[in-house]
Amino acid sequence: MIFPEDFVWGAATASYQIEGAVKEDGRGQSIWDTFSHTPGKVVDGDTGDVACDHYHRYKDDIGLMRELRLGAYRFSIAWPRIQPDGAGPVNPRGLAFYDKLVDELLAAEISPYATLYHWDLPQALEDRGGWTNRDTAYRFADYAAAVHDRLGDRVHTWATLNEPWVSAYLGYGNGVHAPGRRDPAEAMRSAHHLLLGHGLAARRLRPGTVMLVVNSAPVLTPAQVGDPSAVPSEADAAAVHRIHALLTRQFLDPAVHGTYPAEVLEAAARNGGTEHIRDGDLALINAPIDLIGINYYNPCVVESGPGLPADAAWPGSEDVRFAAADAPTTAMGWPIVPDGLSRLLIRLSHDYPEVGLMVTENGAAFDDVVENGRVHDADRLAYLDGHLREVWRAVQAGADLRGYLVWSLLDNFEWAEGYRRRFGIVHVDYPTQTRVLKDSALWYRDVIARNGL
Ligand code: NCW
Repeated sequence: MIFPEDFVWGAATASYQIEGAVKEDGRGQSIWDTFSHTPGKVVDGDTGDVACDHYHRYKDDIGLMRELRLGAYRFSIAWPRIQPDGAGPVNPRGLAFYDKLVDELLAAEISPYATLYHWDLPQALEDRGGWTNRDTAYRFADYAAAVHDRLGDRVHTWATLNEPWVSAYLGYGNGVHAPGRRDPAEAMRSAHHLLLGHGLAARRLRPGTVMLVVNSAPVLTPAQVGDPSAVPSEADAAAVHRIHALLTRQFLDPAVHGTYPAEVLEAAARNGGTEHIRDGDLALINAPIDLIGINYYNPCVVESGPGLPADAAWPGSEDVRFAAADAPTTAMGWPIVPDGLSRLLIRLSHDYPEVGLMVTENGAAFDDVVENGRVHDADRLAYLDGHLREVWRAVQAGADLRGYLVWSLLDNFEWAEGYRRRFGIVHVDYPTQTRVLKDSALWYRDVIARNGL
């Protein structure tokens, strides 16, 4: 299985998950500092205070990337390092870090892919309503422009938001993520303002390749997990259709086509109303983009559940049962369904033919053990191998897929799960900050060298 010649192989991380150095060089506070320091919010009381100490070790970490021969490295920029209060003049010391990071990547012949928002909103903006406040979208666009001004001569690929569904619905819906608010109306309002921020920022990232990164998944009935040809009942098909609209089309239809699915407007109407969607907003959100970034981990499995109330993370999901998949799971409890990825990529390439696709995250957490300086992570290696075969299948089927980035380069701060969940292909021993390439990393190096499996 050899991939197209220009196929991009890489790995991804996010600022709060790896950098540490939360008080250095004028960095302001983010909602994740506040949240992780609030007792009971993160497993074991873990915080990103030190994380992988990447802020100080970035050169060594780029050395590891070079060893793996990564073609691209997707990192995120911590907004509170650039604008400590989320507005106003940029903090030169904060920008200097990313400046050095980018130069070091280029020297290692690794293309830098910068994500502007991977969940670390400046706390000062949250104090003014966070993403429930329309003004945050405008602040985000200004921040994006400031970063592009400084790095745009060397960074050519930009992602505006990472997984706006998660920001809105785990941050403001079920409260599992920062800022930990629980209100379906606020969550839907936030989703719209995130999209507005995306559209306003996208226009300010030229020249450059611009993408929106979504956590997408094929929505399947339990029977369809094992048998793609299974035909769902009418009621199950309706549940699938509605959840697909809430998870994926809510973000990609406005961004790519300038429309909201009816299911999203109905959900908003029943949860606080649609007044926050102003005339002209959809045209602003519908800024041209080049790529959709897809973070895929597992399918979303649903069936009809008459009488069930909406899940807190899913306003509009009344009468739907979120079901378990009949499949093995990772340490996150997420089902392993590799062909979910090819099904998703093929569907998205049909639904959004005007944009290219990139797998911007895929990977798995398992309980790794270090033995004699090695990590034999056969489960992760099999997960990645199985998913890459599906990526290849999607390419063969004609999907316009430009590359694949593993989540994650390093073990890191896995949000509400803290450090106990390890997604890295590189093991991090937190007390000593020692890095060890896991077997999956050595295997990935060979995949990259061969441009295939
Ligand atoms: S938690 C999550 N992740 C992991 C995280 O480390 C990374 O920063 C994210 O981009 C791995 O990839 C993403 N995604 C949230 C998945 C939410 C599942 C929704 C469950 C419904 C309630």
